[in-house]
Amino acid sequence: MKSKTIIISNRLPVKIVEQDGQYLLSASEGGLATGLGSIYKKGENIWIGWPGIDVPPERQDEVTRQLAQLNLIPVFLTAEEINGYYEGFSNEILWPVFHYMITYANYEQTYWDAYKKVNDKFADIADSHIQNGDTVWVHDYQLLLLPCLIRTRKPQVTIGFFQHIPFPSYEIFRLIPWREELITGLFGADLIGFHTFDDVRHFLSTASRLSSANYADNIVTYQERQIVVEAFPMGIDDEKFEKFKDNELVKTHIKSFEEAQAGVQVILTIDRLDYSKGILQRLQAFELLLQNYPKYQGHIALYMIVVPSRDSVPQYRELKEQIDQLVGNINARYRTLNWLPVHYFYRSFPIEVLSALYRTADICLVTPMRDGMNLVSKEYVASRTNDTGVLILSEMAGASKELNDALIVNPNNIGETMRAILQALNMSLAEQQVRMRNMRSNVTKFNIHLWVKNFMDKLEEVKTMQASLLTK
Ligand code: GDG
Repeated sequence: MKSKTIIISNRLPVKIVEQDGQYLLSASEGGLATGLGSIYKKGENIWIGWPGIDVPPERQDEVTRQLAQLNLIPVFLTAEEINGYYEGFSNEILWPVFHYMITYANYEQTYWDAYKKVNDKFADIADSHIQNGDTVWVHDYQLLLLPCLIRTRKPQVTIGFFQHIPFPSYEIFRLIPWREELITGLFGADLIGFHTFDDVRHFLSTASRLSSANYADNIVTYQERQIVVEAFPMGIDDEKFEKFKDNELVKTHIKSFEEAQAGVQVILTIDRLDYSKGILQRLQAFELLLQNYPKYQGHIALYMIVVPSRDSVPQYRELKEQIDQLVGNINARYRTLNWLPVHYFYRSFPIEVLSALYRTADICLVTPMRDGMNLVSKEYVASRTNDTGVLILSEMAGASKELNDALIVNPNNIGETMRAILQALNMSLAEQQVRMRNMRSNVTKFNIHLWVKNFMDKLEEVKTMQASLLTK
C-alpha cells in the first residue's frame, strides 16, 4: 500500500454549527488550513483533530461520516477534557510560560493528568489510521507528548513536529513541573520546527540540560535516535490578500471607510484578546502621543480590533476589563463632538472587512510582548499593493526577524513606541515605498506554500537520513 501523510493538530480546519438538528460543516479559511490543503486533501492523506464542538456520543458516527468526505478524522473531546487539557494545561500553563508570562501559570496537577489523557486519546486514534512508512506532521503545543506516543505505537513512521508559539529559554521552561516528560515527548519526532532560530537555540539547550540528550549543530541525539531541529518561519497566503484589491465588497468597504475617516490618519491593530499581544502598552503609547503632541488630536485615530478568545480563563477576562477601562478613559478625555480617538471593536469580522482595513490604514501597529511569528503584520504588508503604509513591529515577534524594514520597537518601551508612531505619521511617501516594497517581496516569496514545501522536503530528507542510519 502507498504511504500517506497525516496532519494532526488540536483543531480540525473546519467550522461546525448545529442548525435545525443538522450539523453544517464549512471549511476554515485560515492560512494554515490553506497551506496544508495541498497535503491533506490529496489521495489517502488525512487531517486528525478536535472538531471544535461538543458532539453527543449518539451523533458522533454521523459527524465522522460528514468529516470523512473532507478527509478529516475527528477526535471527540468531552467538556471535561477540553477544560483540563486545552483551557487548563495548554492555555493556563504552556501558553503563559512559553510567552514568558510566568506569573500567570497555574500548575494544576489535574490539568497535567488531562493533558496526558487527551494526548493518549489522539495517539490511539492516530494509531488506527497510521501504517508503518507513513509520514505524520503534528502541530503545536497542545500535542507535545504525541510524537513519542506515536513512535511507541508505530516505530517505523516519520514524524515531524512544528510549534507555532515561541520556545522559551531553559530558565523559563524548567519552571514547569512536568518538564522532562514534555521534552522527551517531543523526542519521538524526527524533525522539530520552530518559527525562529532563537526558538531552535532555546530548544536545543533545554533538551540537553533536561535529559540525557546531547546535540551537535542542530541535531539532537537521544537514545540512539537523531532528531533534526530547524527554523521554518511561517508565511501567509499572500495571493489571497493581494487579490482582494479587485473584490467588489472590499472596494465598497474601503469607500465608506475612507469617507468616514477623511482627513484622519488611521492606525490599525488586530489581535486575539491575549496578554501576550501588548494591547494595553500600545494604548498607553497612543495616549502618550495625544498628551504630548496635542496637534494630532482630531487628526489620527486608532482602529483596534480585539477578537474574543479564551474568555473563560480568568486572566483573559481581567485583561478585557483593563482594555475596556483604558479605551474608555482615552476616549472620554480626548474625544470631541466629531472625532473619536480609539475605535475599539471586541468581535471578529469577515475577511473582506479586515482586507479593507489593511488596505486603507496608514499605519499598522503590531506590538506583542512575545509572539511566535505574528501573521497580522505579514497580512498588512501583503495587502499594501500600492506600496504605501508603515508597519510598526515589536522586536519580540518572530516576524521582526524577516520584516527588517518595519519600524522595530521594544513593546515595553512606551516612549519608543510613541516615537515610532510619530515617525510613521511623518514618513515620506518615498521612504514608505522603499520599505514596503522590500517587505512585500519577502512576504510574497516566503509564503505559506513555500513554508509547507520546505518543511515536507526536510522531513523527506530526514526520513532518508534515518533509513540510512538503520541500515548501517
Ligand atoms: C499563533 C501564534 C503565529 C484576526 N482577527 C480576525 C481574523 N484574524 C486572523 C488574522 C490572522 C490570525 O487571525 C491571527 O494570527 P497571528 O499569527 O497574528 O496570531 P495567533 O492567533 O496568536 O497565532 C502566532 C501563528 O500561530 C501561526 O503560526 O504567527 O505567533 O501565536 O491570520 O487575519 N480573521 C478574520 N476576522 C477577524 O476578525 N476572518
